[in-house]
Amino acid sequence: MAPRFSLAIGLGANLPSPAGEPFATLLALRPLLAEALAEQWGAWGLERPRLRWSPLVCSQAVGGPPGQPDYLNAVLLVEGEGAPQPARAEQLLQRLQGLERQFGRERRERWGPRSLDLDLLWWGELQCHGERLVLPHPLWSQRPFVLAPLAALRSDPIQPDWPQPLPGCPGWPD
Ligand code: A4P
Ligand code: MG
Repeated sequence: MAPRFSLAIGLGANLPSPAGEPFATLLALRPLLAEALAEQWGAWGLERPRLRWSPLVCSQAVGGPPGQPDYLNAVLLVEGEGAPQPARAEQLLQRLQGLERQFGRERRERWGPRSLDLDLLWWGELQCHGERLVLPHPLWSQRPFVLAPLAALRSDPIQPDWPQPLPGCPGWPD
């Protein structure tokens, strides 16, 4: 069987979008993002990937201007065939930015409030250092709003260089 590669996408919102409040935005986004990913994998001639959605988490804004509304965040793990490649990652970023625009995203200031933010967090071990795309996303491992949803999903090794638990449960000798 061809190797499978895990891609992670961070979802966040703290302003209303044309779909409504952040909860309504993420609810409306979910089938559209699933379809966009299926289409993209299809365009690469690959099987539809498997999607694993984290729970939604609510938290105060980290950084950015003071007085922002709270955020709703989630993480989506995309497990599919097809080796991670910079050109493919750029295509995915374009699709994500298209969805951000569809949900009224405006870019005014770094870390400012937004109706929808979709970040590529990592894709296997792919590294990109371009102007439009940096992979892995530089701050993902320091962001509680990314780590908390991921923690809820941790049933498999999902990030190649993460420490792996020893076999057995809970792994300590008697
Ligand atoms: N870009 C480069 N690499 C990537 C990538 N891996 N994924 C470029 C997505 N975009 C990438 O993005 C600016 C430019 O980065 C894009 O044009 C794209 O080409 P942006 O979305 O306008 O920037 P940003 O989101 O303000 O910055 P950044 O660094 O993505 O910050 P974060 O980590 O998204 O922080 N608090 C809570 N509780 N929840 C949140 O979701 N989010 C932020 C923004 C701050 N505080 C938050 C939250
Ligand atoms: Mg972002």
